[in-house]
Amino acid sequence: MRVQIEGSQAVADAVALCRPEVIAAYPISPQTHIVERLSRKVKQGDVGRCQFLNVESELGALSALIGASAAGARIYTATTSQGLLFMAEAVYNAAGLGLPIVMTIANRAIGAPINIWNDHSDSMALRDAGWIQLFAEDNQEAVDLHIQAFRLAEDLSCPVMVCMDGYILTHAYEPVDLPDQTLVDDFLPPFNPVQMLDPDDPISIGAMVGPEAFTEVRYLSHRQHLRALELIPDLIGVFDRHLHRLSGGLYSLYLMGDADIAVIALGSVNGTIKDAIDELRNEGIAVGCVKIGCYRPFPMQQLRAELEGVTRVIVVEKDLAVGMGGIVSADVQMALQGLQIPVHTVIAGLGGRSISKSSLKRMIQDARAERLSEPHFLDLNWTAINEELARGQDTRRAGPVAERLLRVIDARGARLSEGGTDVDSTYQVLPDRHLHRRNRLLDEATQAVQSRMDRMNSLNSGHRACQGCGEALGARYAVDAAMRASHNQLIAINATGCLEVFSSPYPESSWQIPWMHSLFGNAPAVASGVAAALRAKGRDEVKVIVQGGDGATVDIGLGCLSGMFERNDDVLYLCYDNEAYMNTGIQRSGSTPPFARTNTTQIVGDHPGNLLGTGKNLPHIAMAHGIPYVGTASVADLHDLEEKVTRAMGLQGARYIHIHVPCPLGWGSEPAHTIQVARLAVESGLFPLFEAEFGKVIRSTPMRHKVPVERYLELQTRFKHLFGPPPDTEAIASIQALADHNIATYGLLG
Ligand SMILES: Cc1ncc(C[n+]2csc(CCOP(=O)(O)OP(=O)(O)O)c2C)c(N)n1
Ligand code: SF4
Ligand SMILES: [Mg+2]
Repeated sequence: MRVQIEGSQAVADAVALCRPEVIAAYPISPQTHIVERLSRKVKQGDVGRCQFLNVESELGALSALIGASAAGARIYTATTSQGLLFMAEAVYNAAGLGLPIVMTIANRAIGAPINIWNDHSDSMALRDAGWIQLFAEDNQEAVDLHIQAFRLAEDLSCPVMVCMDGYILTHAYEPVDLPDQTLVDDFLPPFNPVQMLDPDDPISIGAMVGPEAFTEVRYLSHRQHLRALELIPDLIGVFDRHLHRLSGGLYSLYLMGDADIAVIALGSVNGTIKDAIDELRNEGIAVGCVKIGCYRPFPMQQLRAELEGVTRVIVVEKDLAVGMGGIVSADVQMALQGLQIPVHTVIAGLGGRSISKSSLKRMIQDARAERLSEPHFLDLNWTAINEELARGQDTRRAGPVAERLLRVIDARGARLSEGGTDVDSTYQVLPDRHLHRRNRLLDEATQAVQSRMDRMNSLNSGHRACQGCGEALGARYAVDAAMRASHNQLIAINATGCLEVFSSPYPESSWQIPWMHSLFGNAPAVASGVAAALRAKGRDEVKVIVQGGDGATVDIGLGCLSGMFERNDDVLYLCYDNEAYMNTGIQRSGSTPPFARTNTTQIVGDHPGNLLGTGKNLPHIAMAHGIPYVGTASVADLHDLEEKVTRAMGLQGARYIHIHVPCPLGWGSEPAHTIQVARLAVESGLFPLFEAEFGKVIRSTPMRHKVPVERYLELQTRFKHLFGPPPDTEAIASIQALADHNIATYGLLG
């Protein structure tokens, strides 16, 4: 059936047609739409008995799937960028174990600097892990490759990554032909595992292999990939017989018959390359292109045969081997060894920079005229680079190179928009950027009053939080209190999440304090390192705090946090609990309350919303570590929050404060109701306020009066389904029971 559909949705539907039995996924842009749609389909019962696991990290996702695959299930996951790297150990493991896992990579750049847009750095980083890597040019191909990937993976007992360009394909609406279930069933028989954990036939999987056989094991993996080079071309015909479309293959050719010049690329940029070639052909230039559809295994000999007749090859690649040049071009050069065909490396499209037809045409003309540098960086902004190089290391302002560069680019954008000319850029004038004159990263003369360092708030105005954001409010009060308590001697570490993103898009920063963002799952460890360095330097007066959302805290970063607790590192951890992964578009975390609707706990199926009885109580987990201080606080009572931060800052060792921060966007509450919603969470007993020292509760804040939980729930659309018609009185009663349990546990009614 041909439908106009978003790429992510089309892929989710294609995966569902393949009848996976277990899906585990962890949200990360731009993969989220795929897994959100699959979670909904599973919950609706559209994917048979398939289980969808909301896990605590990408490592958890792939690890769960390794188990599920070893137990004989057909399985699927999707990730990108930092998420792929977070699961790297398991990526190798899955390949070594020969498990037929299918994973979508919604290709995205890797930070730092953090960047959520498309390039191929992520899948390139793991190109040699033993997974087959297929690259889609458009969304139809993405659909077809997923269906082929399950068959390929299962035929070869080898995991397969299907790579599609993040946003460019995942978020693009295109007409796509989604096949009927019967056709897919014909093409893809039920999974028949070659190895399986089964009590009726016990086997050991993953035994240790010493030097006597490790090379042989690796060689056999290599052989599987060589077999894939034979199977993949055959699959085109098999797929065509069943699904009546030619799709996939190791590579495909465009106007290569009489071509002198071959352009080689992976993924969606092939579309623009073909357009550029069409125009150059009209000008009499004999150029063609080779789209690589299968990058691992690399079709070395096949490409050599195809390229033997050309006089020049240009490899356009969205990745960079820093200090070396091209990754794909190195493979192409190896394929052409001894043929005396020059191979140009063109690095393009990094971090989402668009690759225009005119730049590609100019690139081809420059290659013919021997004007390309090696490697060549397409559309590099030489003005910015030269200014930065000239500046040298003499000035040391906030942040490293990226911030400074962006200042140069912004300032240059301003000059251009004021009528200046671009003298240095060979290829294109970068679009004029919006100038953020408020920002303290700019020269002092261009800063506005909000940027002055003597301003009171540590988290300054000018950030981009949504209206009524509880997290922004909580962070401002908590960090200001920490600043006062430390006499302004404070360093803050931030996990990835809304607070980080809305406060610090380059070249802006709303932070008036030394502040650092590293990754999503490692903030407590980074802070432990800062604290250790301060100890080593004898700088006891400087204090360290960490800020993280609930996802960073209770899920992906829990291991690092536990380490920080059990070492009793001298760090205060502030968790801003908005009860879901908000930054990636509202997915369930281990702190999402029962029955709440998120994009991975949708209100469909037998148990609408999040499941009752799941999730974690992090203050209790922190207390179980016996650390000096654990407190809970809420933006409902900002004085109480400040007092708790002040108290915690006065103590030594690991300290933890869990702060309830309503999120109007994710909770579906009115921005103007943030404080009221937070207050009702406290007054209903759902969010008890207490303090604990060394594992024992020492104080709790009594409730002035108890309100029924409905008053809290009804202000938020994430619970709207509980109010019917007909109302789900059983669900509401079980939420009331949780509140009553808290009231009894902490003696909240005196
Ligand atoms: C290893 C890794 N996986 C996933 C992501 C994508 N990611 C960035 S922020 C975020 C959600 C943050 O949720 P939370 O910690 O609750 O903070 P919030 O945005 O809700 O304040 C996710 C899933 C990432 N950056 N790195
Ligand atoms: S999504 Fe929620 S937490 Fe994020 S900025 Fe908006 S209101 Fe704040
Ligand atoms: Mg959150």
